[in-house]
Amino acid sequence: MKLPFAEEYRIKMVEPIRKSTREERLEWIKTAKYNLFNLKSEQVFIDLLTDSGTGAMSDKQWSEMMLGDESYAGSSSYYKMKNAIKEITGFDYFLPTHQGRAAENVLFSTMVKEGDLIPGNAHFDTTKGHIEFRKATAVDCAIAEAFDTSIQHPFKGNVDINKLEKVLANNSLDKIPFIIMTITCNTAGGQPVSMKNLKDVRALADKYQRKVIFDSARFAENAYFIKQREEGYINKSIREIVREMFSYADGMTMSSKKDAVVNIGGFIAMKDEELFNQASVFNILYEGFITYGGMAGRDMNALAQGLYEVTEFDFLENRIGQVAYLGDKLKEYGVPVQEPFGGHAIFVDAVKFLPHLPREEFPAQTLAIELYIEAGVRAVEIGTIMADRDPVTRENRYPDLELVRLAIPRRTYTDNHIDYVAVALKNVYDRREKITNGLKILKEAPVLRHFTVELERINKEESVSKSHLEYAHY
Ligand code: P70
Repeated sequence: MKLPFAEEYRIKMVEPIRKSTREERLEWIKTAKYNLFNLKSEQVFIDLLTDSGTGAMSDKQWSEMMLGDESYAGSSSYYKMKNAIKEITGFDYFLPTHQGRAAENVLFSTMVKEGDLIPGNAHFDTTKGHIEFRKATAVDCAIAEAFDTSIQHPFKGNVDINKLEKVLANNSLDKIPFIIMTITCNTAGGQPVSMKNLKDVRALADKYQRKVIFDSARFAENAYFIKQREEGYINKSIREIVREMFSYADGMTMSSKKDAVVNIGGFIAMKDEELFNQASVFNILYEGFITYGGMAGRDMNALAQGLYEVTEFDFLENRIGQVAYLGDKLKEYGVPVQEPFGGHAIFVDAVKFLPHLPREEFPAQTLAIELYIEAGVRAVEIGTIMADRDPVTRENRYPDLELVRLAIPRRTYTDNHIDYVAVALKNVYDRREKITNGLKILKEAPVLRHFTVELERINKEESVSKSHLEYAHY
């Protein structure tokens, strides 16, 4: 008999988590203004809000924490991180930052100006936020297949090369400082980009003499998918694939809270010394001196170790396998999910789940709230609330996909937890027709509103004019 899969680690330390009652949760979520970010973590049983900074570090990472060098300048931890980045990505220059969006802030301060266009494959919301904050425009050139959850396509994170070329050909090139490729593409559902697509983007960028930047938060997961799905890569190691991927980029931003398996941290890396010098100015201004950039020495050590661990095949097989395990369970229960399954999360199609709820009532947020009430499981809306308003018209933007994301922290939950989550969602699915009241916004921030939005349940008996949304800006 073939031996079943088993994790190549055992658990040395445990952290208690607590179940709650439905009555408690109904009260807590109301007090939290129907925003899952406002819950206290102890009010959550299984936390799938994000896989960002929530993973379990290894014994080696913890021991690296003890070896951290906290010198202000030139610490050995900085050099450890520099060497790891060079070895894993091939980039010669790097700047530490406190997290991914800080890397975006520093790099875009150097590279993006008002009126610019930044084409890419469904930019992540912080990336888009940093572009729009500078009065520039993120141009989404993702392939159409990315936005139909039932289409099977091995690389839904790809850009449509024709769309991309049109943007480059039809606009003044000095307005397009770079192309950004998000690997894997979070917005499309944790979907990978193929090596061929990265190569084609590079060729196009060379033709138009533009730079290519990778938003690399989940670069190792992307490499795993290339190994499994793209012809010619099955016998290559993850590290070889990663090196080839980055060979097509001029630089990268990184949220180390994902594929460097640390609780906090980020960085920018690049080929070009000139770009490094320019970005250094902003790094010092916003993050700290260039040899720590908002990170403690111990965190840089753990990060360096994390980069080695995440590029091990066994690590990725375990991680992506657990995500797929949840996806398979949900499919078995008939729950509509984005396919193929993403690398870091399962994305539930809320429009298919709650087809009777209008988009104006935020079906994905409504579903995430119901899942919390059902079982204390915290997910996150990746839909209309997260998409923010159009910066010019201030109208709600309705993205192609209205999703609830169940993000799986790395090495944190067991398959029993996953079974629990799957049944919780099945129970909500079984009573979906009774979920007839969505949500309305009471208060929202001008950008990245999903973090702080305040909502209330629409009571259809009380108010008939549901489309008349009242909201206050601050
Ligand atoms: C997530 C978090 C962060 C991220 C990312 C990509 C592809 C940059 C960043 C920014 C954000 C999040 C979303 C919902 C709930 C909690 C947190 N993604 N690029 O979970 O990096 O967070 O380090 O500033 O996915 O996907 P950072």
